[in-house]
Amino acid sequence: SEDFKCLSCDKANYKLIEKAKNEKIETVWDRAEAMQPQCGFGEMGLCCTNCSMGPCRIVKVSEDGPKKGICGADEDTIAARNLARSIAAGSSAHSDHGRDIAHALYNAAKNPESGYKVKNPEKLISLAKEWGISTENLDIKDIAAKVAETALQEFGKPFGHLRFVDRAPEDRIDIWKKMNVVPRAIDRDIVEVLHSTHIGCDADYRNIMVAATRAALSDGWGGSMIGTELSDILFGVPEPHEIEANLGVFKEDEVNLVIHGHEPTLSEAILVAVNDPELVELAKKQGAEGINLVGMCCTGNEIAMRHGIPMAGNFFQQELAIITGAVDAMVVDVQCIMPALSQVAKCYHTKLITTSPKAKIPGAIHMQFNEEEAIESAKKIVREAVSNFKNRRGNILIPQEKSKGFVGYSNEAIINALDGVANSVAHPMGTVKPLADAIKSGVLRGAAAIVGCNNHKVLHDKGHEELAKELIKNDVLVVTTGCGAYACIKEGLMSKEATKFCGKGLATVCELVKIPPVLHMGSCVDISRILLLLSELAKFMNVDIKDLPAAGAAPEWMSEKALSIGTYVVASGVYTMLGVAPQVTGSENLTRFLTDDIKDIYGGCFDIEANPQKAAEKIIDHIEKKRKSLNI
Ligand code: NFS
Repeated sequence: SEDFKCLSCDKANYKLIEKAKNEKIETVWDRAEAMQPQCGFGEMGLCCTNCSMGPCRIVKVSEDGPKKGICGADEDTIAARNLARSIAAGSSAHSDHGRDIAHALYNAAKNPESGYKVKNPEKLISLAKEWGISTENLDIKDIAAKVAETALQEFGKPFGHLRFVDRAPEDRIDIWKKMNVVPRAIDRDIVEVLHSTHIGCDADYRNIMVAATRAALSDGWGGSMIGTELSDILFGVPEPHEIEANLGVFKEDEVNLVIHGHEPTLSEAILVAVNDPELVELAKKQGAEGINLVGMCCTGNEIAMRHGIPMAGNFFQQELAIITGAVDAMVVDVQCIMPALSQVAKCYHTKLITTSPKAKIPGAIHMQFNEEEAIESAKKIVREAVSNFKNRRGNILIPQEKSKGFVGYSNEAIINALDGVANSVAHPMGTVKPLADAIKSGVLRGAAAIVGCNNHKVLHDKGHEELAKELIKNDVLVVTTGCGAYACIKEGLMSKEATKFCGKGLATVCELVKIPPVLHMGSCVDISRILLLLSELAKFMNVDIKDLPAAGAAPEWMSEKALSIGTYVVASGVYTMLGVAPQVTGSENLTRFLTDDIKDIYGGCFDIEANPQKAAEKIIDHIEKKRKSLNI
C-alpha cells in the first residue's frame, strides 16, 4: 500500500485504491494522471470560448503568438471574464439550493402531503420579525408561508437590496456601497455577470470583478444564508453530536445506503424513510439486520450536524465507497457527484440513483424526488435500495478505519457552549462575549476557517489536516465545513483527545468549554454561519470584520462554488489562503488585483500557498498583525 501514500493520506483509502487496481476500476487518481500534462492555456485562464470566432488563446510563454483574442480581448479581460463566469456558476449552485429549501418551507406551510414540518418555530418567528413580517394572529404555517415567499422574492425582486446584507457590520455595508457591490437580487446579480461577460461587453477586468463580487456576495449574504437559515427552521438548528466518520462506517450485515450531494430536503426525507417500520421490515426479509444510512459530501455534513448520521467520506472517497462492494444504493441529488460513479457502480451490485431533474447521469437509475410528496417519494427510493441487498456479489472490503468526533457547531451551539462556562463570571447570556474575551486575553490568538473540496493537485486530505494541526498547535481555533470537515474528523481533530494537538491556551479553552479545537460548522452553504459569527464578533468588539484576528483557507478547493465562496469571504474582509492557484495567473494584473490591490478595497485578499506549514505561518502572521492593530 506504500504507493498509495502519494495519493491520499487516509489509510482507509489505500486498501480500496488497491482493490480498484486489482479489479481494474478507474478512479479519480487514474484520470488525473491520464490528464497530464494539463492544458497550460486553461491553467492560466487564457483560453476564451465565449464566442464562436474562437476558441482564442493568449500565448504567454514566448514573444511569438497572439496577445489578443480575435475581438481584441486581452489576457486581463479573458482571465477576468472566465473567473467571473465561474463565480456566477458557483453562486448559482448555492443559491438554487437555497431556493429549493425556500420552496420546501413553502410546502411545509401549504402542502401537508409534502411531509415537511417546521421544526424550529422560534427561529422562524425571529426571522419573520427581522424581515418585518407581522406575526400577529398568524399560526406557524402562515408565518412559514410568508417567510418562504419573502425568501423567494429575494431572488428576483426588482428594487432594493438583499435583506441579509443588513446583518453585516455598518462599516462593511459602507464599503460595499462605495464599491457598488451591494447585492440586489440573487438571480439578477448572477445574470448580470453572464451579460457583462458576453462577447463585446465589459472589457475592464476591475469592473468585471465588481459584477463578479456582487454575484458572490449574493451567494454568501443571500442564497447560501437563505439555505442555512431556512434549513435550520425546517430541520432544526444543529447541536453537538458524537458521530463516526470514514469508510469504516459501512456495515456488512445491513443495507448500506449512501446519501450523497447537497440538499437536506432530500437527505432529511430519506432519513425519515429509512426509519419507516415497513421498510426496516423489508430489509429484514432480504436478510439484512437493518438499514444503515450514511452521508457523503455536504449533504452528509447536514445530516451529521442535525441527526448524528455517520459521515462516510468526502469528495475523493465517492468512488471508493462503491468499491467497498458494500453499498447497496448511492442516492444523489445535485453538485459534486462525479459522473464516473455510474461506471464504478456497474462493476458492483450498487444502484446509483439520481433524483434531481437538474442532475441526471447516463447509466444511473433516475427516480425523481418530488418535494410535494417528499416522504412518499423518499420511501420509493429507499425501497429500491433495500431490495438490492440480496444482489451483493461477495467482493466486499469494508476498511476498519473510522474515527469519532463531535459535530454540530451552529452559532447557537457555540454560544451555548461558551455560556455554560462563562456564566459564573456574570455576563450577558447568548452573546459572543466569552469568545471575544478569550481572543482579547490572548488565550486564543484568533480563529481560522478551513473549508472546501478535495483536489488531485494536493495530497488528499493532507492540505486540510496539516493546516488544521499547525493552527491549533498555535492556539488558533479552527472552524471547518465541507470536505475539510471530513478530513479533520477522520484525523481525530474533533474528538475529546484532540486537545493533545493544541497549544496551551486553546487546550485550556477546549477543556473548560468542552468543545473540540476544530469545530464542525456544516456544509459549504453553512459558511454563511461563519460570516454571521464574524459579524457578531466584529459588532461586539466595535470593529469591522477586516479588523478581526481571523482568516479563511481552502487548501484543496476545486469547484466553482469555492470560487464564489472565496470571493464573498474576501469581499467581507477576510484574508483567504488558497492551496491551489485559481486559473487566472496568465493575467498579472488580475492576479495582483486578487492577491494585493483588493486589500485596499475590502480589507481581505487572496493568498496562494500549497505547503500547509507555510500557509499556517502566513495565517498566524496575519492574525498576529491584526492583534497588534487592535492593541490586544
Ligand atoms: Ni464545498 Fe467542494 Fe462539494 Fe461540499 Fe466537498 S467538494 S465547494 S466541500 S462536497 S460542496
